[in-house]
Amino acid sequence: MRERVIIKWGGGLITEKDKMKTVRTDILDSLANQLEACVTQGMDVVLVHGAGSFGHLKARKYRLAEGRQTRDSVPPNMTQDEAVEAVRNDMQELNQYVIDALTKYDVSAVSLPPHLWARNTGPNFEGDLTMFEGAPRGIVVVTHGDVVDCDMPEEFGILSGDDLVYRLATELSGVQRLVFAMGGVEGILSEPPNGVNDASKLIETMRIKDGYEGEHMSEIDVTGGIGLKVERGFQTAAHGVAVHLVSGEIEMRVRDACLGHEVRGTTLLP
Ligand code: IP8
Repeated sequence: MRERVIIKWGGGLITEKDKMKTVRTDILDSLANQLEACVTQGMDVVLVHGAGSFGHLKARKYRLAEGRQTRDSVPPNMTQDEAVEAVRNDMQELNQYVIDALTKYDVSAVSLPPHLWARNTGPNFEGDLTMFEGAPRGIVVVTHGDVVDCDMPEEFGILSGDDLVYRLATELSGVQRLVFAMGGVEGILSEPPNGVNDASKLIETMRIKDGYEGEHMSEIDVTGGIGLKVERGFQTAAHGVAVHLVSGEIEMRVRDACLGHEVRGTTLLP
């Protein structure tokens, strides 16, 4: 059976997280180049990307992660329904940047935006994954965090890319590894980065019993930040899939982690 890898490009890596809809094109280029190397080595790749400043800022302003709110509890400029549409469109725009970068490196990719096939949020969201399973060899299937329809009373909510990777990594056949490409850090740090000795704070291997409480930038992030990644990572590792968190900003680390080579970063142990 061919090897399959699930890759998550963090939203904080591929966008400037606090600058509305600003993409980091140089990073996208480098990540696409690394992904192409994995495809060339014969791996099947499923790519999930986060939202960064194309999703979290507006979703937070209009309280989309909390579901339907009263009209007067969100800013008057837009209704929540308009905000749902706007964030979905912004995510399609970001997704187009991702597809363009892949195309530039000759990677054939097809996008499956979750609002078209998924419902409800969290790790047990509903949605049929057979379209991911059945992709022809060499075609990279891409999906991303999104605003999805939910049951009443919420009506809508935010499905994080971290929930998507969990289901994809544990339900698709032949998945060897889940690799999180991160921005600003080389993996999980023992304390928040502050520019002083950050390299020595890297936790190279982690077990669930070590306990971990990540700093969550809740003023920006409407999903779970680093804590959610670690939680879903451990749930994935429990199914026998290798889980690595590596820098997406340092030469070829994502490629090497995807190919199963030893690389600096954090490995989550079951
Ligand atoms: O950045 C969030 O996805 P994530 C999706 O993968 C939106 O958690 C629309 C904020």
